[in-house]
Amino acid sequence: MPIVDSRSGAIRATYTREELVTKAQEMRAWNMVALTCANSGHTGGTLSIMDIAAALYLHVARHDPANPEWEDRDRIIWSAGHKAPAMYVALGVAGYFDDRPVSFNGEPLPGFDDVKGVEQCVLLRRLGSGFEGHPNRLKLPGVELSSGSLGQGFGVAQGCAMDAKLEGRDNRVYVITGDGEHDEGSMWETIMACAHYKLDNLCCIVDRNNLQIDGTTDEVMQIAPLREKYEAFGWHVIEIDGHDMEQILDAFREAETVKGKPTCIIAYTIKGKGVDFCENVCGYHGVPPKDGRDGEESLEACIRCLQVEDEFNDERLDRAFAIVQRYQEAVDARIEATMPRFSRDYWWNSADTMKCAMDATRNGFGWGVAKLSASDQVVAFGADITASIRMDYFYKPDGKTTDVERQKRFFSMGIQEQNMTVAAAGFAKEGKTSFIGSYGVFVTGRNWDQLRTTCAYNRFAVKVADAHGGISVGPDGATHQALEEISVVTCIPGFSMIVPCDSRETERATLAIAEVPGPGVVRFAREATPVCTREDTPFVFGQANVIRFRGEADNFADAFETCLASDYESENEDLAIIACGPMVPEAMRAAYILKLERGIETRILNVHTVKPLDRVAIVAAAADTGVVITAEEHQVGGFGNLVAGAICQGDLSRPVKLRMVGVRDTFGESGQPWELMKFFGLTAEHIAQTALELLP
Ligand SMILES: Cc1ncc(C[n+]2csc(CCOP(=O)(O)OP(=O)(O)O)c2C)c(N)n1
Repeated sequence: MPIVDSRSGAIRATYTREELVTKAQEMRAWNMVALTCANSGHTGGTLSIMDIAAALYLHVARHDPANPEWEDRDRIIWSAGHKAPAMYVALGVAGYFDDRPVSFNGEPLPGFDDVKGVEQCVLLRRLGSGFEGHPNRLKLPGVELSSGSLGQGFGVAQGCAMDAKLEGRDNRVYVITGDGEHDEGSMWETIMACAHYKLDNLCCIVDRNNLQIDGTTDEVMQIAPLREKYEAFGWHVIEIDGHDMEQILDAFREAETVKGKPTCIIAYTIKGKGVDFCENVCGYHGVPPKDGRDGEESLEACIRCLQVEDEFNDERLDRAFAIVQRYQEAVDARIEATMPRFSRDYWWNSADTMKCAMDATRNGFGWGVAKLSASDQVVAFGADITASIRMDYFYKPDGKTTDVERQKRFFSMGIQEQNMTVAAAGFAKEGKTSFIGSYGVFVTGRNWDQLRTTCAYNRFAVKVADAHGGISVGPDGATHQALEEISVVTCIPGFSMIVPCDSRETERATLAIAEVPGPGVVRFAREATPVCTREDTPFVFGQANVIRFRGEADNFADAFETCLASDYESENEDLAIIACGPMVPEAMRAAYILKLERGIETRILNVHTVKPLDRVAIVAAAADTGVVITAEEHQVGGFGNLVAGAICQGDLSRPVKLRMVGVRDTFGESGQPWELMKFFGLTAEHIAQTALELLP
């Protein structure tokens, strides 16, 4: 069924097989324009699924771009949410954005009336554009499901198919999955349940490109033989060349005729299809062309490979980049207008003094785990994002060379956060210290029950690398920005948690968490953040540090004096800023702003160990100053409420004013890391402004 007018039933658009082939190439080109403009995103998996996307949105599915909520439409659900740009260009070509104004978080932006249709996709991953790194159904028409956490959309598709049967609707449900995604146990629960409920209105497409992030599907986690597995679960299976339009259309037609069981189309595809330097290259999973617009591995090279030079000529590309620049300028102006102002610019490295090196805290985790892996009593696990979180340093202690002995103690688990957690617990039961890791959302949230009942209740030494903590994850967007881990971890009895402030402290935290009995978490981030400690900065698990600004210096860290809170004697400061993680350097910069602008003295407390909490230091800071601001790159209160609870139970003889700086009960968004810190009010300027509002 082609694209229809839902009111009259008339056909709005239809494409021949040859036209679909051409459209798929055009969509690949738009996809690569969008990724290059964004300078991030998933090349390989969007190119492999594009022929199927073209077939589904332009020919197979019954839908009406002018009426996205039409009850009788076929549902197309992207369980593999990282393929979002392919969905966006498919929606764009189908007509979903023809009347949509370019908007900033729903508010139409003036001056963009000429940017309509698929061209809007060039705003991929820009703050407020709606074209999130992973799909958000509340932001764009035609997006059926907000997804990005693998292994969930399939189950939602199941529910949609069951609802169609319950209500007697004849619409079909299509769900796009990855082969690596089949590592997740939840996929197999859905596969079992779809057959149980005989969902012949559901069709699952597996993008069988044989690659995931850490390697081939055979190396990372064996999912073959896929056909036999699906059949054993009670499915009808069709295997096709996922780049042959005739086979694709035939398979969808066949699926419609199958009665009493769901259909799985295993589409054999090539990751990076159509672009020679990306085809079958594992490294082209989550990155755009590495040379940008021109060069060997560039957008222009993509256009040549795809043989669409006429349509995607210089003029069209210039226009795409110009639209993005114009949009970004509008966003920048909006954000700058909301920033608190002071007599001068105190932003990182904006002046000749107070210079600060930047490094990602994930590197510190790598250095730490490299030291720990020298012991044969330490084991580690990978969940298909091993290098991204620096877990590969476990078997590459110099960051480059594989150490064969250590590699024997590293186990690839594929995309199986829950199973990884309990397998690690098994090793811990046998006496090992087990390191697991993934992005924070997946490794403290998806496996929460495993952490609670198996790891904590048993007091197993399972140590969690909680990577990509915070909003500064950037363009990947909300699904990958972990903002809840402090809340979900610290409520589990006996679970230690460290949220270190920079890469140096992250190394120390990693070594410390290995020593602490029972389970523990180290939270760290993706983006480079200020290195605000020095070699001689103390670090004791469970004890906060006091940091005081002493006067401007060439190097940022030298402008401050740091000691263990237990060694500190009150200097009767005007306020205390109690912070953890990368908000510690922001708190330090706030103290600097407050001193230079108003002569205000600040006690900064770096509470790197969030559990167990240094209650003595917190209560002393509150008692000595009477004014407390907490700062966290987290849902506000996850940390702040722990501090507030400590203060309330501290039997203070004076009232305390308290404010919390953090993300205010909202999900994150795609954007540039520092842009997001400003947008969500997490900078030193915001902390300093809060202080000025509180102080008499
Ligand atoms: C639950 C979860 N764990 C980890 C990730 C990170 N991640 C994103 S894509 C990906 C690999 C997916 O491989 P596959 O399904 O084969 O997709 P393709 O190779 O076709 O892009 C991983 C591990 C995630 N998005 N969700």
